[in-house]
Amino acid sequence: MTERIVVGAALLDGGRLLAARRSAPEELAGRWELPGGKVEPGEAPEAALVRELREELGVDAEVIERVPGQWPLKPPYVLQVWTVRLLPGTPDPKPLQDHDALRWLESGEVWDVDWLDQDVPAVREVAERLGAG
Ligand code: 9L3
Ligand code: MG
Repeated sequence: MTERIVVGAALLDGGRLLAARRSAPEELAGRWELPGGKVEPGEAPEAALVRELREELGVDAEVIERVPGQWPLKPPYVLQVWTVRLLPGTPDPKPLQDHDALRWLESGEVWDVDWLDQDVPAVREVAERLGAG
């Protein structure tokens, strides 16, 4: 089966990382993730990430760089992560769909939320790069 990419955002602001709590589907609800979603056919991953952040959080964001690595999700999906920053003048994220809480985590708080199992290795990679591993 052809691999399908799910993009996730390591959304950074002043050394803090944004965590989003899923409200659906039921088996993932209540767990925290790097926000994002599925890349559409023919869509560039970076464009998908900007689209997903606008849809899910109502923010405009700029993709900075890929976090090395790729992590398995439910086949055929794999998770790829980019560091992202809010564009200047963007209001604080307001959850619009898929999430029911957001938290900006200081570097010492990265492991304070119950991340989805599948996001843990990606968050570890992000945290190490932030010096917060
Ligand atoms: N997923 C896992 N970790 C993430 C994201 C954004 C997504 N950080 C998983 C959850 C779903 C699938 O990928 O099973 C598609 O995500 P979405 O389109 O429901 O956000
Ligand atoms: Mg999503």
